[in-house]
Amino acid sequence: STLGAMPTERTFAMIKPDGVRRGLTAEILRRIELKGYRTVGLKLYQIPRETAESHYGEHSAKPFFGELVDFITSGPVVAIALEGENAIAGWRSMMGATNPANAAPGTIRGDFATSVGENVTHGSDSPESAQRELALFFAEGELLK
Ligand code: RTP
Ligand code: MG
Repeated sequence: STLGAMPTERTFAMIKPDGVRRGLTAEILRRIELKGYRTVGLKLYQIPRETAESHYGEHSAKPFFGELVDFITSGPVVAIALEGENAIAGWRSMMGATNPANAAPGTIRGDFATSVGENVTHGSDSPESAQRELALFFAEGELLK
């Protein structure tokens, strides 16, 4: 039956500098593996400032843009390409709400984040964002077929 079938998608996930600094990398990768997503790209990465500005381009006019770029370039991140059924919304759901004050227990932000500015992980918010962000963070040869 195709009832309830969901599309196989790729999404861009990231452990932000606060998550790496706090030693949450193994715990977050563990949750991804237990969920059953396939990791098709993975690297420790110091984001160049220009890449950060492009990644968060949609927020360039917001008052917190400078702080956001400063933070995301403040140390290495773990860049992750995930593949799975409904992976874009599914990974966002595992992360929880942007503001950890609103993030449910059991979600990554609900369990680990303390402020909206330092919220541990990132996930693409649409198929278009996923495609754009995967291309921004990974060269073609860095992703599994
Ligand atoms: P992200 O892109 O980092 O995965 O987070 P998101 O989709 O849940 O949230 P988004 O609206 O895209 O915002 C990007 C990041 O900007 C910071 N932010 N600060 N001070 C504020 O009011 C504020 N609002 C957003 C957050 O760190 C958020 O993750
Ligand atoms: Mg976003």
